[in-house]
Amino acid sequence: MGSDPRARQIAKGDRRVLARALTQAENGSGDIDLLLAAIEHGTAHRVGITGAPGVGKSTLVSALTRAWRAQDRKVGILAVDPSSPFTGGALLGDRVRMVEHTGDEGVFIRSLATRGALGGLAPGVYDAADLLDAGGFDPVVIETVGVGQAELEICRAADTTVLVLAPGAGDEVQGMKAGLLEAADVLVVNQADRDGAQALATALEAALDLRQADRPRPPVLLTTATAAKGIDALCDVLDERARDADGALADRRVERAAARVRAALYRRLDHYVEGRGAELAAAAARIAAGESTAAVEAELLMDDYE
Ligand SMILES: Nc1nc2c(ncn2[C@@H]2O[C@H](COP(=O)(O)OP(=O)(O)OP(=O)(O)O)[C@@H](O)[C@H]2O)c(=O)[nH]1
Ligand SMILES: [Mg+2]
Repeated sequence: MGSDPRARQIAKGDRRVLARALTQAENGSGDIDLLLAAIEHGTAHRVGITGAPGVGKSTLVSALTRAWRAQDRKVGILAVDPSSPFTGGALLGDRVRMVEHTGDEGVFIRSLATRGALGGLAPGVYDAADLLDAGGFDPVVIETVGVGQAELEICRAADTTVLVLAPGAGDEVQGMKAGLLEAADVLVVNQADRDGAQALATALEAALDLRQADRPRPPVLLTTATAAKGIDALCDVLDERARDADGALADRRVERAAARVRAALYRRLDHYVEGRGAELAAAAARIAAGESTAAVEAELLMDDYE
């Protein structure tokens, strides 16, 4: 595709160039599109980790990272907070808990704010994952806070979505948001050292029995992230996904590409509409005077679009 000297620097492991590119990706600024067209990516396993606040996502990511580093794999971590437009305290907490990996050249940790993307995922998250992928980080972990719709959207940026739950953390299965079980590829009951973990796992299995089987049934795993228990089993499940024997990942990547094209189209259209203030005002006046309709005016404006 394109050429850009930064692409080679990132592929060779230049962290400063990568860091700068990630900032541009987050802000959608500069000539980031040029760089994105020049980098080579598409092979890293993108693992989305989501779940309610405090279930142990960051501790789990830290433990997974330790296991992956022992296999000499380079790990990219994106901490995304969809609820807040600014990088705030919660993410600072994430950083602190990841402190054991700072200074390790084989780990790249980045917090991203998703500045109020309208009706979808901030493009910067997809782009940032591409950049880490191009930098040779594999897996690329995307940790999000919370379990609402916005967080599910973020997991579409992932090849594999891991939903983390913990006993007694307000995660009673019957109260779970619709769509959550359907969206997850792997279910993890963390804090397995605490009372109620096994009961939660059993309740999850029961809920999965009722769910429509249009997708493979997600495995339910128990972990104690603080003691690195169950981590190897989770790694195995993720590796199996990454091997993609059933083609699910390949399908997911095509879906993701389609979503990104759609989002890029909406952005362009949005930009076009923003730039047509005068025409819109004139159209509104005609409609208010009963001389036209919204559909007619939209049609006229689209004729102008190029
Ligand atoms: N007992 C027990 N505590 C755990 C376990 N895993 C994490 N914790 C503790 O749970 C608390 C929250 O852990 P985090 O890893 O920060 O949880 P999180 O889901 O990343 O939290 P947010 O990013 O704020 O949503 C910390 O005090 C951890 O030490 C576990 O397996 N067992
Ligand atoms: Mg966290």
